[in-house]
Amino acid sequence: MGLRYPFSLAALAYDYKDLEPHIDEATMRIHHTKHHQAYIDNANKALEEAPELQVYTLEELLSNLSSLPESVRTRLQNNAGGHFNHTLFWLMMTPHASELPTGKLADAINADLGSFAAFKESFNKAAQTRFGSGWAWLCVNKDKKLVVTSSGNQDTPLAMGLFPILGLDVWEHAYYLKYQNKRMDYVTAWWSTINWPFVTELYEKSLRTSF
Ligand code: MN3
Repeated sequence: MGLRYPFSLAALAYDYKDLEPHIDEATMRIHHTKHHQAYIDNANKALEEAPELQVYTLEELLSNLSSLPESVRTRLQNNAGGHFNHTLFWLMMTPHASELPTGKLADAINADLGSFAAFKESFNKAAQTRFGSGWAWLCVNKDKKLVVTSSGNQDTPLAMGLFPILGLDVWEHAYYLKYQNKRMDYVTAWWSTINWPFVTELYEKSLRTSF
């Protein structure tokens, strides 16, 4: 992404209502304009207090959390993390979703995770068993293999040395208005919104990138 301070909220490539019936308009609007905006504002505030860090990209900050000054470390972990995760999340969804990945990514899912069905089962389990707030992820590891994992709060796969290519927000703010306590109904619906061409692009980028 290469985003740097001062961060700002990018418009979505689709309207808030366009992911219906899977994700409702009110949730999308509040999630984007309130929650994502708050992460951006708080990340900017933290960086105002640490101007020497303003030169770094989001990825650089989040891949090197342990070297950040303690005065801003946790705030950047949470808020720069939130900005990174949500920026990806919006791009990973589309109103014109296809059912399945194709090409290189489909081959890698079969090779590294067994099959698309096995991948889906393992991703759903990651989403279901993430206690409290967090994310489920499909990532590429340093050996360029696909792995399914999850993270708590706004922790990013970057901090685990992983390159995220698909992520699902399982914070209650992402689904509570429409699905209340039924997190797995939201997860099931979300599969119908995935922007596979974008995910495939990220996968191909991960193969060319050292991280
Ligand atoms: Mn969220």
